[in-house]
Amino acid sequence: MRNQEIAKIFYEISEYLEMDEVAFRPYAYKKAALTLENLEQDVSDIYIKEGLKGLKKIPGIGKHLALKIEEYLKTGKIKYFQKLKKKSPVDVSTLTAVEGLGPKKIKTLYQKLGIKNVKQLEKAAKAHKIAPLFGFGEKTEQNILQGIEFLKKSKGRFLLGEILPIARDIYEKLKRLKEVEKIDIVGSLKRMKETVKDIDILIASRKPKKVMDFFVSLDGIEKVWSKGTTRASVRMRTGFDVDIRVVPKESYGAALQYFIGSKEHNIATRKVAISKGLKLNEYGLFKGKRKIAGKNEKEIYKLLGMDWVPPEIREDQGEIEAALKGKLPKLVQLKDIKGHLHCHSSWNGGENSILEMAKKAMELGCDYIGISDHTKFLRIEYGLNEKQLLEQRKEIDRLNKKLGRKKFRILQGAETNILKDGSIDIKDEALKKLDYVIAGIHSSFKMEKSEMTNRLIKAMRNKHVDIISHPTGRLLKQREEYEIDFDKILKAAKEFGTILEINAYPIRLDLNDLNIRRCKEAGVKMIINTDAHHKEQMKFLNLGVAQARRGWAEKKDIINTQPLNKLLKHFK
Ligand code: DGT
Ligand code: CA
Repeated sequence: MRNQEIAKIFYEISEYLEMDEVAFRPYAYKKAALTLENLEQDVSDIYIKEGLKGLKKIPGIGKHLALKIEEYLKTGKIKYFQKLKKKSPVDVSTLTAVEGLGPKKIKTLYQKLGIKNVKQLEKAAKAHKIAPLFGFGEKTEQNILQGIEFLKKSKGRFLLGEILPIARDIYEKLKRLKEVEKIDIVGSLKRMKETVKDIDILIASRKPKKVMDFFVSLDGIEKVWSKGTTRASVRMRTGFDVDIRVVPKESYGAALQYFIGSKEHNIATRKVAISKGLKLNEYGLFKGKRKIAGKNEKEIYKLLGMDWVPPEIREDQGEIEAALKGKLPKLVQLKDIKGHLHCHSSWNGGENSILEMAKKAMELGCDYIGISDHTKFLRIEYGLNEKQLLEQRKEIDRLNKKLGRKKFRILQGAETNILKDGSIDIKDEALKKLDYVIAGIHSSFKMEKSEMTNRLIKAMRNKHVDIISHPTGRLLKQREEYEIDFDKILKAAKEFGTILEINAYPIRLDLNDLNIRRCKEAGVKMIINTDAHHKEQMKFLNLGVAQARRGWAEKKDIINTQPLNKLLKHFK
């Protein structure tokens, strides 16, 4: 899939252009990048079939950008991008990764202090050279230092949502090879961890050499780290490493169990084996020298006296004990989800109209969709005011009538803002008319813990607020959670009947797995939402479901597994 590679370059081009303060063009590149990221088809397939004309048919891709895509597909590079990069003295893409630093600030830092990279940035911040600059100040300087620390921690890990489509693409290509008898994605990716270090793939084959040769010739490979008879490792141009291992069919199940991991789960299962006088390794389960299982993973768990453990919870967090007692949770599944309630439409600057969003939801088999556009405090997102919400209500009523479906409803919500003092940016009279109200924090993230906790609790106490969106506010690889006392939040949620969101947007995945588990244990209900700003982003739902599973959530813990009439009962 070349879409991601090109999208990444387009984002970087937009950053360079923004730094140069070029008008309009950065936006065109950003928009095109978003389109490419969300495109179902591979641009190279489109190009092979329909040429430049086909590329121009993609929404948001004009002639200019189509030519850039063509150039990349033909030559593997975009000269314009390389020129921009060469011309610019600063390392824009690594600097923008520091939270709160945009192209404009980066330009100032370069002009005033000659800062070109993160190392120099850190040095300057530590020497207090940034605070005195106009538009920066003490707080910004502190935030930059915190941002750099955070970046160091998440270095070398990639978002599940960005790596998964690429892994699936490689998986599909390998699967089609006739020498491949069995194939699975393994490692942290199979466990659907929120971030992963690399793509691990396991294959059963009698002709490993053929598989290896094919693998290292795949499109998009930048470098081959190693290539042996049973293992090969490559770096993709998108920056990920892919590892494949080939084993004989006879030990495939044992290898699967081993490579899915986690390491901690493996160590614990080996202990179970030892306690039963057996030995477990990646080749099989052994009684003395005799192999008693290995071909099939389920059989291994069975002979260990355990239920088969779903990969998402193989973290040695109590699943071994539960599996031994036959008490594993019955984890929620994607097919249990009946609809979702956090979607943005063109009313607040999203890509698609309400009708387009609704049609996509129907296509995906939903029974309902909730439109929850941003509200007025968020001016940059064209947040709606009370009057606009009322107009939107009419539009949604009209659409529901027009669609005339018994089995499908568009609901009107709103993603309101929790202001600094815990109040909501929309008046009660207007909130009352919505089918449900989401409230979230989108500003002043750095508050003292008790203050932040009280801010959230005050919002939960509001008699119209039903759902708290992305409750901890973290952005993976970008921003730490804001400080809250999560136990107090759970207590308040229980008291006021507030639903906490599992936001499936790849950079959020908030609540995370651990908090989901705490939520479940406290008996607080959750909802899995996509936060889609584009109809194709509804596919993020599976990332949210995966985190819910990692948090041991069952169908009954998640309110949008319920049909519409029951769902509505949760709202005030
Ligand atoms: P990652 O790559 O950091 O996102 O996480 P994983 O879990 O994919 O880790 P990785 O790629 O190093 O190894 C893949 C699996 O192989 C891991 O989940 C379990 C297994 N494994 C690796 N090293 C060990 C080990 O030292 N002992 C045991 N028991 N299993 C291991
Ligand atoms: Ca891995």
